[in-house]
Amino acid sequence: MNLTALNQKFGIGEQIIFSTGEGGLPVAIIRNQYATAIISLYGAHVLSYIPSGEKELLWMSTKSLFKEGKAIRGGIPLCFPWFGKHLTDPSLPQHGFARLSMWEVAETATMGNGASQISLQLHQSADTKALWPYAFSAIVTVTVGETLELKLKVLNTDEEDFTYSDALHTYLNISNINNTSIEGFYKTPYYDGFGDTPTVQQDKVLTIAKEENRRYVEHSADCIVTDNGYNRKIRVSKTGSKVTVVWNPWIETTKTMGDMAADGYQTFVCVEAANSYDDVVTLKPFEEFTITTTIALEQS
Ligand code: TA6
Repeated sequence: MNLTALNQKFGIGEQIIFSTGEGGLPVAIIRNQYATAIISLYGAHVLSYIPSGEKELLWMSTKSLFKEGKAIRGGIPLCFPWFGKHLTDPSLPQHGFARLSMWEVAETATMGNGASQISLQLHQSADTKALWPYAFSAIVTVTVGETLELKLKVLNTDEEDFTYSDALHTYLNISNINNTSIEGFYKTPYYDGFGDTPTVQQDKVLTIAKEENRRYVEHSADCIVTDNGYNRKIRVSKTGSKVTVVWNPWIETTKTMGDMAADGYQTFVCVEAANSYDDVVTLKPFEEFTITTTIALEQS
């Protein structure tokens, strides 16, 4: 990756600088009046978002690998063109190839209100066609301002229809899972783990005290994550998605994960906007679809 060329073409003063990140992977570092953020070109992966004067909003594993061919553990992994295991071939990479691909910079901009924006793009290649046989154009746009907005737009450039699933797999940074609760799922049906019978949540507030892998369906409401240790609330909102996943691996599953410290599960919860289950996306040639998630500190 030629960082000099990237900075000449897409750098914006001190606001957007391309640099070498952990593991030698290229990153865009964004600094403006609202926040500091780091976006990895590998995976179109938001690694960090720190609103000015606040603590980090995104969790990153202290043991994450930063290595091509491996997924980064933390931040906002982008799952596309499938979420979870591949439906027919479990030997294909979990959560698709988007998070394992190097993305190109398409555009950078300063918005009227001083927020900064970067767009990254990925198209089909021999490598992607070996895993998913379609022509596509995917654009990820990250807007760093008073909130963090992540948008994935997928355009079908093939001659055939295609169907995909996806997720914006946000790891939120929390003081401790024992201090944390989530609102936004009251009376919402969810699949527990990999079960196939939905349960309806009867509690107004979700607290986590064991492994949770809840896949809420028919869900488009905002979630509020209340962290009584950091004394803050994080609002997670979304568009273009009817599935929200809440995941925490807890003690035993964490032990099976080589890229997470034994106590890693204590300081994050994933709240993910997804298109999955009954909400997968089918596009005809020339059609496009967009999913967004927005992460914001609630002002008190
Ligand atoms: O979104 C939850 C989930 O699908 C879990 O089932 C768990 O596997 C997690 O994602 C992490 O997946 P990864 O492939 O990044 O280890």
